[in-house]
Amino acid sequence: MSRRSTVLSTGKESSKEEKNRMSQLDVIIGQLKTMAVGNRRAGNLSEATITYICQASRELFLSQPMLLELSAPVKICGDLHGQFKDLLRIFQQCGVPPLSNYLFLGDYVDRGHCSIETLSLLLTYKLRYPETFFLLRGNHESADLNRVYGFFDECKRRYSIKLWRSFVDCYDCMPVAAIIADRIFCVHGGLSPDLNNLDDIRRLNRPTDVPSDGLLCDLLWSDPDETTGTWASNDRGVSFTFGANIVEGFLMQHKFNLIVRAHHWSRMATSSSPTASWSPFSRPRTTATSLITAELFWWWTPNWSATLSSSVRDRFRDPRALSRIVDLQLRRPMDHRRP
Ligand SMILES: [Mn+2]
Repeated sequence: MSRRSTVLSTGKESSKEEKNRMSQLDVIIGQLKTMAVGNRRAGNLSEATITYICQASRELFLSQPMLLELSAPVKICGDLHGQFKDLLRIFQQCGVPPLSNYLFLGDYVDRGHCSIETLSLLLTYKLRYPETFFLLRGNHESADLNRVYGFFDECKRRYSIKLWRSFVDCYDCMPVAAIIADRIFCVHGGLSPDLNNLDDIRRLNRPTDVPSDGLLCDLLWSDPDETTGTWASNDRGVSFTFGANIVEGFLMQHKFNLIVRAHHWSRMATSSSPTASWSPFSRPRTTATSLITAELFWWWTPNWSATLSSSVRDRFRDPRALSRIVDLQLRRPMDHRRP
């Protein structure tokens, strides 16, 4: 699926060892998926096992590019925020890997109660299916935010601070953007005034924390704002907002048709209209869209759960053909009780 060849093993592993490794990953996946959530130990897994998952996926991220170039079809999923049951439902509905290819847009941890299960399962799938399962970094894959929003405390309570540090070392190496079929640009936050050339993303060094400004910060933090045509200050106090003119200029420059991003929860997402939760720009051509996949994005607020399915098979010339290549899948919110 990845268009670039990647080095996924040292070459020293015998095929028997590799087969053993894959079957061990299958066991871990099975344990995480079947064990009741909220137990002290996620999926009954030892700290050593989860530490191995972190270290191995860290090496895998570093062996693949910072800007992924992927083929379609691929299911694109937005914020999860530690809501493990939502993740399991996504796989149930959209296909268990490797039946479907996946790209997740970040924000796996914080806020919800099962960040360890959520990130461990995603990382294990990444190790098991390295060429068809992809994870981008969100702004919550950041040590500073974890200390405030819950992931640090969850690791400390259920395992150890040392394990949290292993997760940090891992997500400090995650890629930050993806291009699907040369047509769809995917990122957690959005565009950046420092993004002049896509090579600017490819050249970002890893491992790295999320800086407070600059290109990497903006990719993970910025937001589209349809009330302005250009760059403006962001109410979050970090990064910028970008208007429709910026989006259209970026799409034209790189011959893309769509930006798909997550990160932003809109009040529209809780309305009764299923089309609302992907809040497209209001321009005649849909050019930027936000995806929030967790059903309880802010713990008590029901959210239409959205995944985007891209089925681009070939290049096409007519941008209006967009409706033929993306297919938004929405599910009604479940009846959740306020925690
Ligand atoms: Mn975010």
